[in-house]
Amino acid sequence: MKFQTLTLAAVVAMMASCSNADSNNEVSTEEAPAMEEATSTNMQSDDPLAYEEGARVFFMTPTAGEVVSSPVHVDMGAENIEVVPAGELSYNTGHHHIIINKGHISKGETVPADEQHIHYGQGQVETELELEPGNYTLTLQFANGLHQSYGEALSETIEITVE
Ligand SMILES: [Cu+2]
Repeated sequence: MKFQTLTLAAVVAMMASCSNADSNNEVSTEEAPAMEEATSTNMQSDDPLAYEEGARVFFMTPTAGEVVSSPVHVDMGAENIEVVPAGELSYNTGHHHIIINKGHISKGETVPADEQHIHYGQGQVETELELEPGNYTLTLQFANGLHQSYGEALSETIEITVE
């Protein structure tokens, strides 16, 4: 009799531990998707090239097709994104670049620094360009604090003529 009682107790204990294990499993399955979500949200905000919807950059002057004389005064516009000096990564900020006759820089690529790729790393929003007479393609390219391009979406290309 004692033996039977013990066996029954052991079975009950096993069942109890089984159902414990089951409920533990359920809890961890429920938690897993929530944790994944949190991780991907963090990664999105860690994206060094993330920016607000509606952000854009554009030439205020000169305008597309304009005939101008050198030095060419350029006003660089930015909307829904902040112009700050280069050096630090910060969400939804960056600085302007003017690219002469080369077009935009693909997203994530570092903007070169040479005669055709001019950085305005102090956060400038205007400049004077010395240009020989001729036709030019000017691209305004926005990039983050490490000069990584925000891509074509945050650029504008216009053609001008310098007399
Ligand atoms: Cu730069």
